[in-house]
Amino acid sequence: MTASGAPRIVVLAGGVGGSKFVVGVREAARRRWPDAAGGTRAEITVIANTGDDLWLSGLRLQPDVDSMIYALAGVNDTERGWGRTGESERVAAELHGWGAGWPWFTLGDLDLGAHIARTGWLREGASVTEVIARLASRWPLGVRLLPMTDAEVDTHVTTAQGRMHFQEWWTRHRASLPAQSFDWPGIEHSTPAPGVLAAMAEADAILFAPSNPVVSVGPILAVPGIAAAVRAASGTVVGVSPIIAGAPVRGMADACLAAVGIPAMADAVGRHYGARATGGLLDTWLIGEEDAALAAVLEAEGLRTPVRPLWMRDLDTSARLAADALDIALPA
Ligand code: FO1
Repeated sequence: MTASGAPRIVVLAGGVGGSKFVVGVREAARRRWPDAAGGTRAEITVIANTGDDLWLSGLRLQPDVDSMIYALAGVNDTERGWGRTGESERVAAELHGWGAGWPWFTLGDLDLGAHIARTGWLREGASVTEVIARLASRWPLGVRLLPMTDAEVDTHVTTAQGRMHFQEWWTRHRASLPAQSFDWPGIEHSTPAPGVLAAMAEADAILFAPSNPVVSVGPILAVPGIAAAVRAASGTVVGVSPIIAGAPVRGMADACLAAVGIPAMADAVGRHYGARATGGLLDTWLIGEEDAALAAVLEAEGLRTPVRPLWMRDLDTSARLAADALDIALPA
């Protein structure tokens, strides 16, 4: 707990579902532990997936980090799900004219500002952690945003058509080429970014956002030391299912789960993370009302599995889901 009696909260998150959930956590914390300035006394640390990152046209892109920053700042494109609202694409048209970059991957003009700033700072020697702190300081986000690692560990996908960067598989092929495996070159030699392990050790609650278990939460847990820190944490660990009634809440998580042999079912993903009581990662696994019939078996296997409404339609439903997770982790 902080000196004010409000908790320290850590969220592991990636993707659009992750950014919506993080916005919900900030709002739920504001409601339950308000401060005098309209914010929260709770300390929220978001550990973001950087497996989606890529180099394109000489620029370093960090899609999940940017999704978090834009969503928390309220400047995200909620229709499209990624990038900035009010975006234009003049530079992208020029890049296509020059035959540069990927024609299927659009860099918006406003978004490019972040990529240019980030790449410049990285080239000047700043770490990924420092770059994110600088980007995040533009708006009062109300959370501390950390990358999972400072190392470059971009996700690659192996298919029958060959091995490619995750973003090519995801955006060009819309995850339609059956994936045989995912890999993160060098991740086994990476270390958690500064502050990650300390935040987890000090946390009163650790939440797994309803993010893709394979390519969003998966890479975070694959950074050596992070899964062990979850297992050893003194705080309560609550995961939120990204699968409702056999389908991903958003995105193409089913294609990723199939590649690693996990059925796209809330109970299967819960088993994949596992109960801390039996050597896994979670104390509690929140599943949707649509999946209520799956709860009893998971409970019998030792994983506490409450049933709640999981759909994040707007700020209020996202905040209510986050409040449910926080109420379970930190009962009043
Ligand atoms: N997703 C798309 O479907 N098409 C795009 O052209 C595209 C461009 C893009 C540019 C910057 C960025 O940060 C994200 C972008 N995304 C695009 C989203 C991204 O590919 C994925 O949805 C996430 O990485 C998955 O979490």
